[in-house]
Amino acid sequence: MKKSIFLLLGFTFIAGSLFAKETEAFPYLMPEEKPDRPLSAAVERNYDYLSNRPAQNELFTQFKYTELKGFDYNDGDGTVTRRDPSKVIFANGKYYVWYTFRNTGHKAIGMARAKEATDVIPSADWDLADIYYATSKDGFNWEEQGVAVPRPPKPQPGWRSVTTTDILVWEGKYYLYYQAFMEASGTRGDFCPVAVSWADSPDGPWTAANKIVIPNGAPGEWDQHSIHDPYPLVHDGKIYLYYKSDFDTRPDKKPTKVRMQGLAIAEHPLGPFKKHPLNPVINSGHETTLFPFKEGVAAIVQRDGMEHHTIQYAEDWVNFEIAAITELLPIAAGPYIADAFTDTRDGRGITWGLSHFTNAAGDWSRNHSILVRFDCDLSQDIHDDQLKEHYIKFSPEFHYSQGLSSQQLERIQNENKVLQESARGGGT
Ligand code: AAL
Repeated sequence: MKKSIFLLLGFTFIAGSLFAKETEAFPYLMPEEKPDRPLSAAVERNYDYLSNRPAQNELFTQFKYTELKGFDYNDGDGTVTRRDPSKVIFANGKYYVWYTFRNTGHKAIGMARAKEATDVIPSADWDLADIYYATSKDGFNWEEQGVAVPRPPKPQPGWRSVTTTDILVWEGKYYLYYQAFMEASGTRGDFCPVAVSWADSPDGPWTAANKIVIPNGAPGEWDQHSIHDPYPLVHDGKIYLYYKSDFDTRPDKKPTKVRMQGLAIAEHPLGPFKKHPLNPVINSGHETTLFPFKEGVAAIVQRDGMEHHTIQYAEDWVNFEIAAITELLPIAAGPYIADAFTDTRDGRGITWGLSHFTNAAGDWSRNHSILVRFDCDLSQDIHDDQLKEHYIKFSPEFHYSQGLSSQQLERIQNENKVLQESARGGGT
């Protein structure tokens, strides 16, 4: 008898407490840890982030931009472009950056007119380019040093254009990976593999390996046409090289192609690189920008794809999850990452780097890109409240500048007309 009473009391207590939990409103002071109670999917998800508030989320940040000094763009006439900066490194007491440089005395005529391109008239903004480099003492004022990797002679990979480079420092040597075009971009598409050059000093001289180190995929594979934005980091004693590919091109869709990021791993800078079987490893983004963070790697995922405008994180360097959603992200960013090549297990994160603005003049007839500095707080070593704010207030004028097209206005007016006609006809 006593036992059954205890059992009944116990059951009542459990049922009561469960019922009580279900009926209690979510508390005013949000629990720091996920509470043991029924939660909506959205609140469940809110506890998956590094913090349940953006300002305390180490992988949330806003970005601040500063115009750089030291680069001449020929009054923005479209004949000179600098774009797709590498990561920034610090050596010999100064910062170094490498980037795509075009200056053939002509403006780009556009990828659609690639067949009219010549050996001085570029098709795309990055056609007929070389890899240049610059140095700086403060990251704001830069001194262009000149060419690092010129286009090699035919038939070496990159004879048409060498672009979109990134730097690896490995066992005291320097390696520049870059897109190696062997046709004017736009001829078939933005098609290219990746090649590499190396040097004993960041000031060169650079020796081209004269071989493709990241080949295009086989016909029918996602990365069969383009291996873009090579981006090496050191992890687990190996070279983890992330890259982008454009694929699933369907002219009837807008945009006509999908952009995702892949990973290739090697034990030596000249390869062989083995593509990861789970490629693509990031489902969005337009260029690759990543940095070691704690034991994993973080990625700035901007511009394209279902998860653009996010900062993502992969503890295993392969399986990425959204860590934060943010705004005004740097395009084609090359961060300064002090521990990019140290094989760290406690990545400290980033606070600045260079990125670019394409079509900087807002005039496609003189299309050119410019380099810019960005600053952020994606670092374990600083906490800048101003960079942890959110909701950049764009002016009414800015919003009006994103106005309706004539087609959209016409659609709306037709809808109004149909409504008014149905009203006259007695419709509701
Ligand atoms: C960039 C990068 C690659 C593309 C082109 C130049 O943003 O994705 O380098 O080929 O655009």
